[in-house]
Amino acid sequence: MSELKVYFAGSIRGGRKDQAICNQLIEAIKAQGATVLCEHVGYANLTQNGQNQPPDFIHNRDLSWIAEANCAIAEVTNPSLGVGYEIHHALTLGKPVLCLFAKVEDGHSLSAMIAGAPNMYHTLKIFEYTRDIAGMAKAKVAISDFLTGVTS
Ligand code: 6IA
Repeated sequence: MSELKVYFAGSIRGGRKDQAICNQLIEAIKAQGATVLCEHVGYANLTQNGQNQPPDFIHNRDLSWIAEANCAIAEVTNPSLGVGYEIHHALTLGKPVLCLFAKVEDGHSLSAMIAGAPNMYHTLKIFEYTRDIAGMAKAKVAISDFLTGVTS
């Protein structure tokens, strides 16, 4: 089997408060031997203003990375227009998508447009996790199990 390419989606302009969590999830994906496309989502120095590139460049490049990837993993706790758009794009291409949603202090629920999508898009999985040590360990197992089911 050749090396898996994983597109990682996480909030940028939606807010960067989960950046450190995204970074941990990206490291967990890389620890499985996969290549992560869009790993800048986890960089501490990427601000809400995003990369210094025109929006059409970023949009077209990210969609071509999704097409190139074997699957996508999205951190969906912090609502983000871009992440929702990327998830739908990956699903319409028939890619396996894993969404990771954490129950956090403000107690908001996952958007029905993602929570309700597995009924129509059977390649979509949603995994709820907590951000304590045990919860992060379970999220990493969910990533490993998901990648095991993805063929490159
Ligand atoms: O709506 P959001 O910004 O929260 O969307 C975040 C998602 O879209 C991430 O998964 C990224 O892959 C992608 N994305 C959105 N904006 C950017 C960006 N700069 N740089 C890199 N990836 C992005 C935004 C600023 C630019 C329009 C000048």
